[in-house]
Amino acid sequence: MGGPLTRRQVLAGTGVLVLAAALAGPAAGGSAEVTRGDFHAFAAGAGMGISGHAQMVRTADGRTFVSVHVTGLAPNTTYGAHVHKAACGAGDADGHYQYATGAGPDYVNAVNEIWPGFTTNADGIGNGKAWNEGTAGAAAVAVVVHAPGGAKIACADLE
Ligand SMILES: [Cu+2]
Repeated sequence: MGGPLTRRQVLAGTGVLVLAAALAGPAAGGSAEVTRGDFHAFAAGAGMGISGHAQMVRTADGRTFVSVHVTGLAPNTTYGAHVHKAACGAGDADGHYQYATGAGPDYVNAVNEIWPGFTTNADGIGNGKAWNEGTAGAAAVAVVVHAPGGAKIACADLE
């Protein structure tokens, strides 16, 4: 058709195919799982106009990536955010999801829990992310944003 390929063209074409295969791999295998949801204010955050979304990806290679995007917050402010172990409507999402359940610093940390906290920009917009080793369990069902003082102000159910 278009004449003989040069070595460079052959190599470039092979690279594209390998990349495409790598990108298609997890989806084609069905082993990556994505859950997501929109943020809604809890009573403590009502009236601020909070919105946004959260997403959790349980990757094919056994890790968990959570990202959050939240708007309507105070400018230049650091907020805590965690994956919680109950739905937003069940006891304000209860406590933190943990890989290994327990109390104290050996359990309450960003390795055993999932903490996609963030600092907002001048417009009150925050983007946070967390990478954790290990596939989050079935109880990892919501993401809660906390005010600097700790109050639960917004929640997203991951579905
Ligand atoms: Cu929390």
